[in-house]
Amino acid sequence: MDYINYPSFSHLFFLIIILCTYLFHIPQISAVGFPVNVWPKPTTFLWPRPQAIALSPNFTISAPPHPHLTPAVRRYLCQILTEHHRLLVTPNLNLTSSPPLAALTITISDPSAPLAHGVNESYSLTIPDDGSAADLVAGTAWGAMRGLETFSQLVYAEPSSRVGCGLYISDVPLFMHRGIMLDTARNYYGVEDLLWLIAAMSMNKLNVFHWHVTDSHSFPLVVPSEPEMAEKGAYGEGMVYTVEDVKRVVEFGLERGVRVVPEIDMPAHTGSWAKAYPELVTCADVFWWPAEAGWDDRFAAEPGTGQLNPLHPKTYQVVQNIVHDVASMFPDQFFHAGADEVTPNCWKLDPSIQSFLSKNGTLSQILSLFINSTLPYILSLNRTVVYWEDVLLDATISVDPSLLPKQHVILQTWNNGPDNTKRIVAAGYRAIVSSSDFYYLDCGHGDFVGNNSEYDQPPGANQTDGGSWCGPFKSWQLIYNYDITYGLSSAEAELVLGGEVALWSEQADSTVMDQRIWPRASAMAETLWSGNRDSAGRKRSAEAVDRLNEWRYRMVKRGIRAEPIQPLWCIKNPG
Ligand code: CP6
Repeated sequence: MDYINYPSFSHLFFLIIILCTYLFHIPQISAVGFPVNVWPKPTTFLWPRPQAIALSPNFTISAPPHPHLTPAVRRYLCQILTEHHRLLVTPNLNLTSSPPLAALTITISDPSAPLAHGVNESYSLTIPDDGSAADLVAGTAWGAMRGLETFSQLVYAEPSSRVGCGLYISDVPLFMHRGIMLDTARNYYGVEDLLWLIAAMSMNKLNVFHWHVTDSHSFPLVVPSEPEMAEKGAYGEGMVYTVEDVKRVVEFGLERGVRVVPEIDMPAHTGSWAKAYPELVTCADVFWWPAEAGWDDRFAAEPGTGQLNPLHPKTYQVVQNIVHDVASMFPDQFFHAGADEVTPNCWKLDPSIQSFLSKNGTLSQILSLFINSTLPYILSLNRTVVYWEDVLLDATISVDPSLLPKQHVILQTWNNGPDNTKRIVAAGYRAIVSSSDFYYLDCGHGDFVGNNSEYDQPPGANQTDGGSWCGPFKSWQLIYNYDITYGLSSAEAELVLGGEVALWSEQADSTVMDQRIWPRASAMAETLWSGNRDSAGRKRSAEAVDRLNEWRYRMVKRGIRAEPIQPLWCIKNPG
C-alpha cells in the first residue's frame, strides 16, 4: 500500500490498527465513536482517538505541478482557509495541545493519467495528531481531488478553524460512473449554471456530467459546420452554447475531476432540427395528437416530437457533420447518441416511410438502418457510444443487436420495466443505471402540457387536470436505498458501470436546479461511492440522515441551494 512508502510514527500506528481490525473483525467504521461528517462516506475511516487540531492560519498545501490539480489545490486552499463552517451539531472533540496543523502534502504516483472512464480515483489521507504534515497519497490527480474534498469537509469552525486529527482514511469508489444528466433543451441554462452544477458535483465526488444538450424543443449547441442548427433551432440568440462555452465547461470539469459527456439525441427528439432541415424530420409539424391516439404517440410530452427520416440520404450528411464537430468539442471517450422513444406514428406519417412499410419493411428495420448508418462513423472517431436502453429493450421498435458491438456500446436504463438492467447485462452489454422509478429528479412535478386533461394520466386516474408527471416525487431515501445491481449475478454486476440521476427540464431551469438536484443527488453519490449498507449489511439510511443534514447545511454554506430534508429541530433535538 502507498503509505508504507512514507514511514512515520503515525503511519505505523495506523498500520497496526488496520491489521487489528482485519484480524479481529472489528467493523472499521465503528472505530469512530461519533458522526463522521464526510459525504460521501469514505470506504475506510479509522479514528482510534478522536481529537481535533487547530488549523494554522498559515496552512499550506503542497502538490506536484499539474495542469488541473494545481488550480484545484489553489481553490481548495482558499476554501479551507475561508470557509469557517460551524456544524449543526458541534462535535465533541478535544483539541490536542500539539502545534496547529500547518501543511498537507500531496503525492501522486501517475500524474499523467487522463480523466477518463475507469481512472483510479482512490486516495488515502492521514492527519496526524502531533502537528506534523497531513499526507494525501493518490494514484492520480483525480484521486487527489477526491482527497482534497474529504479534507475540506473535515475542517470546521469552533469558532476558529480546526480539523479532525489522529485519523486515517482509505477511500475508493464502488462504481466508476457516477453522474448527473441535465437537459438543456426544454429550458435553457446559462453556462454559469452548468459550471455551478459541475462544482457541486465535484463536492459530492460525482464524476460525469451527462449533458443532454439537444432535443425537440430546442437545439442550443453551436455546431460550426452546421451553423443553422442553433441559429434557427435555439430559443434565442443568446440562448446558445458556443464552441468557447463548451471549452469552458470541459476545462472547468477537468479542474474538478468531472468528465463532460455530450448527448445528441437522435433519431427521435429531433423536432428542433426541422427548423434548419424540415425535409429531414418527420412529424415535426404535428403539434397535437388526437385524443384517441395511444400513449406511445405522446412520448416525452412532445406532440410533434420530430424524428429524423432514416430513408433520406441527406440525413446522414447532417448527422456526420454534427457528430464530427461535437466529437472535436468534447474530448471525452463517451458519446451519447440518444436513440430513445422512437414513436411509430411519427414515422408512419411520412410518405417515403409508408411506402417502405407497405413493401413489408418494419419500423425496427428503419431504426436499424439509422443506427447502422451512424454508429460506425461515431466509432471511427474513437468513441464509445452510449444509447438509451430502448435500442435493445423497446417492444415495438428496436435494433438488431448484431449492429451493436458490445465492446463499444453502453446502454443506459430508464423505463423498460423493473428488470431493464438485468436484460441489458444478461445480453452482455455494459449498463449505466438511470431507472426512472428511482433516479428521475423531475418526477412528481405535475402536468406540464397545459390543460390537455387526459395527457399524462395514469390508467384509471380520473383527474381533470394537474396530473403528475412520472410521479411520485423520488425521496432521498428512495434514491439512497436503491441497489443498482439488485438481482444480478456477480458477473452481471461487473457490467454495471454506475448510475446517473436525471433532471429533465420541462419544469426546471436554473431557478430550481439546485433544489431539484440537491441533496437527492448526494444520496446517489454516496450509494455509488461507498454503498448504502453498514458493516453488518443493513441499509444505513437511518445513520446517514444526520450526516446528510450536516452535508446539506455545508453545501448551503457553499452557496448551493440544496433543499432541506428535515426541520432543523430534529438535528437540534437528537434521540
Ligand atoms: N426526453 C428525452 C424526455 C424523456 C426521455 N428522453 C423522459 C421520458 C419519460 C420520463 C421522463 C423523461 N423527457 N429525450 C427518456 C429517456 Cl418519465
